[in-house]
Amino acid sequence: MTAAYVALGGNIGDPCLQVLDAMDALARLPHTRLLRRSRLYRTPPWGVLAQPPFVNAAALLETGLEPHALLDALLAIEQRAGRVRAERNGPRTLDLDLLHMDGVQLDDARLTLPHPRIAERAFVLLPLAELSPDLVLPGQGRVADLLAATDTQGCERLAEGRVAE
Ligand code: A4P
Ligand code: MG
Repeated sequence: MTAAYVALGGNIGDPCLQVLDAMDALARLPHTRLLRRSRLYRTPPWGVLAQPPFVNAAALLETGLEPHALLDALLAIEQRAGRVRAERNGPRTLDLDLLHMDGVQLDDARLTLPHPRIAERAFVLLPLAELSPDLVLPGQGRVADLLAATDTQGCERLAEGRVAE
């Protein structure tokens, strides 16, 4: 069994609900246990600024799945959420990124581990630091140190149980 960290995000539809549903879907993956889930954060859009704020979170899994099998499982969860979005004719509502798996470093056409863009993203580091502040990401650094060097302005932790606006 290997520890695996997953980032969850969404900004269309009901992102809180979609992220919480995705947590449940992670908990149901084969050969996998959901060990911990972060709280939810509302975060300003990063990259493309002209879009609604995101809801972001992170999950810590323990899994017997190989990295590519876990990625496939994450993409399948995204796709299931995507069917709902497709009916509404809307853009993607759920993004699941595989951040890190303990002891795994790889870079191929489908998968890069650790995820190469963690260090610059407060929306990933805030929830990840809740799960494992002392986690060291090969090539990037310790999560708590990365977070301290990141601009978290505009990021807001959502109150427990707040699933709708
Ligand atoms: N891929 C390679 N490595 C990985 C990995 N470690 N985890 C490949 C997941 N996927 C990985 O991903 C495209 C392909 O990347 C996958 O099929 C897989 O083979 P995608 O999720 O379909 O593409 P994307 O999400 O549109 O692109 P990208 O670059 O992953 O975007 P990001 O990085 O996910 O950013 N602002 C805030 N506040 N919060 C957000 O969550 N998210 C984005 C999207 C932009 N701004 C945001 C947020
Ligand atoms: Mg992505």
